[in-house]
Amino acid sequence: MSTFPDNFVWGTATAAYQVEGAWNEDGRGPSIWDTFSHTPGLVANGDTGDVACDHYHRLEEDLDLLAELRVGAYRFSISWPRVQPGGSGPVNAAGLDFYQRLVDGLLSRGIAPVATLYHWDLPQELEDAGGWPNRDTAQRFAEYARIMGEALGDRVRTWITLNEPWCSAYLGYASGVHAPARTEPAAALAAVHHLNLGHGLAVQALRSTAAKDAQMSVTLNLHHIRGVSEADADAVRRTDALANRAFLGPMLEGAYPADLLADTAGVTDWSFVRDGDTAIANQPLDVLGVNYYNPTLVRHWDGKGPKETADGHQDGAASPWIACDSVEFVRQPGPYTEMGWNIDETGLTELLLRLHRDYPGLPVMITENGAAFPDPVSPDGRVHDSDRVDYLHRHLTAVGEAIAQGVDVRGYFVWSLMDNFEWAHGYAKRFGIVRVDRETMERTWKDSAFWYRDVVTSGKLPVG
Ligand code: PNW
Repeated sequence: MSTFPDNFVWGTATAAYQVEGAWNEDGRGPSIWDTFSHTPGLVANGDTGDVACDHYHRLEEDLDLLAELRVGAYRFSISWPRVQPGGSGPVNAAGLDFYQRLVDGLLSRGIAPVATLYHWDLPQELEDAGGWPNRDTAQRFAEYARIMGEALGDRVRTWITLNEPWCSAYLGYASGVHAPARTEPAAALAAVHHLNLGHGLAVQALRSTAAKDAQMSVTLNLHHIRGVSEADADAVRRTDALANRAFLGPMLEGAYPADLLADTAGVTDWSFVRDGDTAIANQPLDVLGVNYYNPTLVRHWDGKGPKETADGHQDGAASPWIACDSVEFVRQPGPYTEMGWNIDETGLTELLLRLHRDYPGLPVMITENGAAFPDPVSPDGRVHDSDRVDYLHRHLTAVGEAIAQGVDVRGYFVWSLMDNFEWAHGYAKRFGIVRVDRETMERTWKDSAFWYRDVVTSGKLPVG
């Protein structure tokens, strides 16, 4: 039985575009995800975030739901175009008011707000000006961070600048399966840099506006990468540089890894990195946010025969893996979730141990972990999602194992509080511990929600 530290933070997570809806109400401006989802053929079933979970109109009900779950913290994201419709210039008071009510509603229920500034919904006007490959976007992001620090800095004690810049850069600008659907590898690497720079500038803006004791963080979807055999060491090194050290390097060490620059030299000369940029990206952080779903398995590819692309991108289609032509992504043994992602919690323990070794003294929190399953409603009206309970149990055991081995893990957030808009997959993939009926918007606790409430209230995992 795993027992967690007394001050361990238990939470659930969502993101603005995935739950809020109200896409064109109260002065909200359009984001790149509105444009993406309104473009026929890009999202499964033609789904959009126009209504999503209608969270914008059901705030009180959802706050009560969180209170009934007994979570100590809630990780949400702020919609930049709701606050600053054009991504720069005037603030939309009605948009800001929504987040004031959200934060106040959490605090009045004894739930700690964990605010993510950017979970992928870039104001469309900024994309029209070049998006993340454009340096100015980093400056605009810092300005927006200052606005939020001034508005909520007295009440929000944990700030996350970016969610998964890996997805923003590589899925948005290289493979194009996320907004803004561009397939330009050089631009994707420029986006990597301006996300790193924007992160650093945003931390500076928050430090000067938020409470002195506020915790600064960033959430990375670090890949735990394994090679099939020792002959695949270069494939591991190469993918680790692109996926992990491209962010860990500047943010935590103040420099890009030399091997990343060498690997990608044929794609870009990195001339967009100016003197002093990586020092700005390298702001002291109080805690590192880690999202974990599954490990990655790679093998050296000799160029012969069909290539495995088990990371989800189609062979022949644009790849998020820039300068990784020599790498094959190998299908891993099951079982799998509804996303086709394999279930293997050992990668989480190993990833946490690596971070502890490479960045001793930097606490970690798991800002997302969870699984999509079909979740049929049973004749008894309930959702018996024992596969999700098993997934969460395994991964929490893996977190407990890392803690036992000395890793300073401060908290854990289930992805997600409720079924929501799963990006290019639309509503077909359900990650919630609470079910959302797409017709009525009714919220129904799945078995995993009851299970999680018990874990949260007891601070330990049930036996078996
Ligand atoms: C994360 N990939 O997204 C996000 O932070 C959430 O918004 C999302 O709902 C959740 O994980 C589940 O997918 C990812 O293709 C999306 O590797 C795609 C990938 C990874 C993470």
